[in-house]
Amino acid sequence: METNHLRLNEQIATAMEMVANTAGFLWNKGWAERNGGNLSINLTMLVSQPFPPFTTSYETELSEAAPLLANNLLYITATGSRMREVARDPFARGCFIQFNDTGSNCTIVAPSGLLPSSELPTHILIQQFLKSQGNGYTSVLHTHPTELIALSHCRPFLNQKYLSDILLGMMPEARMFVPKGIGLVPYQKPGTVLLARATISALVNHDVVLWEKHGVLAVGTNVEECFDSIDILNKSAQIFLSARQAGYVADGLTGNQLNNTAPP
Ligand code: 2HA
Ligand code: ZN
Repeated sequence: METNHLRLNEQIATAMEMVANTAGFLWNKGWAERNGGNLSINLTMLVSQPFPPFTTSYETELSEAAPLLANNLLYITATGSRMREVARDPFARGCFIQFNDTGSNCTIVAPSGLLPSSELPTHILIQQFLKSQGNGYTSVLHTHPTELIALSHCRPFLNQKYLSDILLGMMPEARMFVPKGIGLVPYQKPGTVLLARATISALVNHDVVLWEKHGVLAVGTNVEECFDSIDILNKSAQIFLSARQAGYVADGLTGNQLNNTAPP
């Protein structure tokens, strides 16, 4: 079925505008080759207008119940969708997922032939985790930022504290806007529950996590905020690597300089 009737809900339409903008940023950054990356938003709190009924749709039982998502409504990009296509029309390249009143199964509405992202189990588990934290975070963004991935191919940087210190030392904004630094998730096969669980452990103390030799996942109050956090840390990685390419090692901000850089 088509999702045209959902376009009539103003709050959903506004949320989808931000999805479209963010997907465009990811494509323009070169972080979204082919169908790279995916994102989800918990729309439940955003949509106070009555949600149009799901007339033609399909139900699916979840392998693991998500009780904290009972009666919640999620948007997730569809499997195989290109971010450049999501940028043109998020309704045409995404799925809406309505959980039942126990969170044991869900109804999916999507344009015909579309299925949710292969990372759906990861998104459901993380969305549940965000709910349990009660921090108002609704959004999960996974993408492939080149320079951060490059650093994850070098063993010395696969140390959370060491890497975070380097990245937060490259410019004051990194410390100001991503004060928790970056969490590290050792390599796991994409789309697996193991990857989801390791990601959740790293999200306890971070809003941005680096998946070794794969990509980055960020959480936040909206997808543009997730994008901004990743963009800042990737800029730090670019500065660090540019200095290396020029033949020197970047000094990084001194302890004093960092102490004068309080988060806003
Ligand atoms: O959605 O990036 O990790 C495609 C991916 C899976
Ligand atoms: Zn990926």
